[in-house]
Amino acid sequence: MTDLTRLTLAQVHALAWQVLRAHGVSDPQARAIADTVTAAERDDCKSHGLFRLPGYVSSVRSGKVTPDAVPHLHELAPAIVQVDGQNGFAPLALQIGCGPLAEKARRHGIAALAVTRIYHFAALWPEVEALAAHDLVALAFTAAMSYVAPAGGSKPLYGTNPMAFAWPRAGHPPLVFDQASSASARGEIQLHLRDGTPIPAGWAIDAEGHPTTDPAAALAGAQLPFGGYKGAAIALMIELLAGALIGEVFSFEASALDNHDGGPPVGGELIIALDPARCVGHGDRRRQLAHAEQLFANILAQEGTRLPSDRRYAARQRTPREGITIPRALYEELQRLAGRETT
Ligand code: NDP
Ligand code: PYC
Repeated sequence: MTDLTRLTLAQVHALAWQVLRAHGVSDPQARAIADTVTAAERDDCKSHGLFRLPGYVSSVRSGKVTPDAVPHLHELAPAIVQVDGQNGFAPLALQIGCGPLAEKARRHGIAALAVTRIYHFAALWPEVEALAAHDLVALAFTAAMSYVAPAGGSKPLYGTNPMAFAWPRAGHPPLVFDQASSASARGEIQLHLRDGTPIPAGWAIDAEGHPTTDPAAALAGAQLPFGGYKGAAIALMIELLAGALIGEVFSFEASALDNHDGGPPVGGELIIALDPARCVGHGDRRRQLAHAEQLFANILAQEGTRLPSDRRYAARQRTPREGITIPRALYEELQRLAGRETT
């Protein structure tokens, strides 16, 4: 059984920040990444938590990412804002862009944020959840590197290309889903490799195109889109929305540009925010909210169901009390990267 180390959320944040600062990442960039990593650990999203820090560090050590980048905000159109991440990491650029996006969505009813020239190693739910806190409906999309075969193909082309959606609710945290367009995030396969466990059938094929449950063979082969050609179409759409549309690279171009340091891919993220009150007539916002609740109630009336994000919200109740655990080997690696003595 894996030897585990328990940490409070404050310790998670401090450790992440210290690892990044020890490698020359600026305080604002390090804080934004530490916020994202801590939120992932708090919500039990292990594939995008502390596990990612060695990759962040590799990308600074290799010179791929600018560790003290200062993102630039531009207005491209009345309802379109761009944040040029200046080759830094995604979290700070996203934090900088979300306020202006919310303000534009409120003013125009709908607005978009194009985040470019960022290195992305995170989940997307934090940004759509932040927009739902402004009472906005939000959608986010990003591409990655070539990991996923197109429908009918056997070689990696698309990224694992996640999309996230948030719907604000009255009296509840927002309904949020955040899912890769592949059968699983690549991070989930990397966790199986680390833990020495097989991956579920249907996630990947090996380099010869044969189905595999061996995580190493899957990473060397190709991941599969979820739901066959339907997930592949979502991956294709995300390449276009987070790539060509906003002047950014496709996943196969990010792969060609990458130096294989194990860190995040370069690329962009598109976020769309809608003001739900502006989508219905005056006074109909309450009816709109209540209408959505009927749908959620009908889902939950069926045994075996739950709403997307409920698992995360349950973890969020638990982890401030209980803390989180990570493998002791990862903890010791992070201690070393932070320049701390290990005991
Ligand atoms: P999962 O398949 O684990 O979950 C996807 C979504 O489905 C979540 O919102 C989850 O909610 C929901 N869900 C899961 N089971 C159920 C159920 N039984 N009923 C209702 N809803 C359910 O995630 P993925 O492996 O696809 O992706 C994991 C993460 O990886 C995402 O956060 C994604 O953003 C990130 N990622 C990032 C990439 C990048 O390039 N930056 C690339 C690919 C992925 P809940 O969270 O509550 O379980
Ligand atoms: O888990 O697929 C993934 C992923 C790619 C980039 C960041 N996360």
